[in-house]
Amino acid sequence: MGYDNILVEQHDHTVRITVNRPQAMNALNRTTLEELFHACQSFAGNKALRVVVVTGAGDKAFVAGADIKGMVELGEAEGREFAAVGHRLGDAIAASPLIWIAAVNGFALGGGCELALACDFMWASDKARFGQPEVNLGVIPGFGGTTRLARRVGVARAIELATSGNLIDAAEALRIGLCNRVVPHAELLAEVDKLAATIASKGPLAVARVKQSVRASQELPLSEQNALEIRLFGECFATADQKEGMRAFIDKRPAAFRGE
Ligand code: CO8
Repeated sequence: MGYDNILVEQHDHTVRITVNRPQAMNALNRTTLEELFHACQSFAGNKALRVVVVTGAGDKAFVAGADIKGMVELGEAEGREFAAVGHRLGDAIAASPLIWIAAVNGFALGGGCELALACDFMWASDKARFGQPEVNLGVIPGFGGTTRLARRVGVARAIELATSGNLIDAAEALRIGLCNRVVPHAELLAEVDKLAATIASKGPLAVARVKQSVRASQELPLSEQNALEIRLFGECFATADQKEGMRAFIDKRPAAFRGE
């Protein structure tokens, strides 16, 4: 499928998705959300892939929100459906065995901050600015800005951000745990690519299970989380990667993981 609003480029084990509507600050319209979902689904059969990096085109915005011009005339059912399209993407990212990193290179507002939150974690440029300004428009965040945001930064901070609409800079986002790291703007993609290569060099079946177990820890009671961790740990011992990783350690050589 050819895409109109996103660019998808694979280098080695990493695929970079660039939301590509710089004339609209990369705002997410329905087509863009559907293309992101389609791209996510399309990675399923690609055995070479390990990491997905999501970023925004141009020098100003990661994604400045859902497309306001496309939402202004929506009715209640259509608003609900639009939010569901966003959440379908978030669910697909959560279920993906790949590690999704948001490289936040500018404004990450509203649905843009929510897209970054839907990824497994985010690194930001020192020019990035974050916020949930939906209340300025008479709506609430509909794509995780009241749910994932609260789990990431805490209930009180989420309520403050999403009721004031105030923007925060990258340093504050780092301080409150919204993003994991801040790097100089010009170095963001190179630094994220280095991290992606590090992750891609590890045992991919183990990496996918780390994500599965940590993600499940947000949903399950502790006893069920621990039971899941026990099961997933055991499963690793049925893989060739576990034998290779441990033998390589003992032989004092780098492991050559095959994802098997
Ligand atoms: N939607 C549509 N167009 C946008 C958006 C947007 N979110 N943001 C910017 N644009 C457009 C502007 O309209 C403008 O277009 P034009 O040149 O045709 O007038 C162009 O991008 C450039 O924008 P500005 O001139 O405003 O640029 P500035 O540098 O002055 O300001 C800002 C940049 C601060 C990013 C400013 O554009 C802004 O505040 N944008 C809106 C931010 C916002 O309110 N975001 C939240 C939107 S609501 C939302 O995200 C709901 C989430 C729930 C989604 C559920 C399913 C996914």
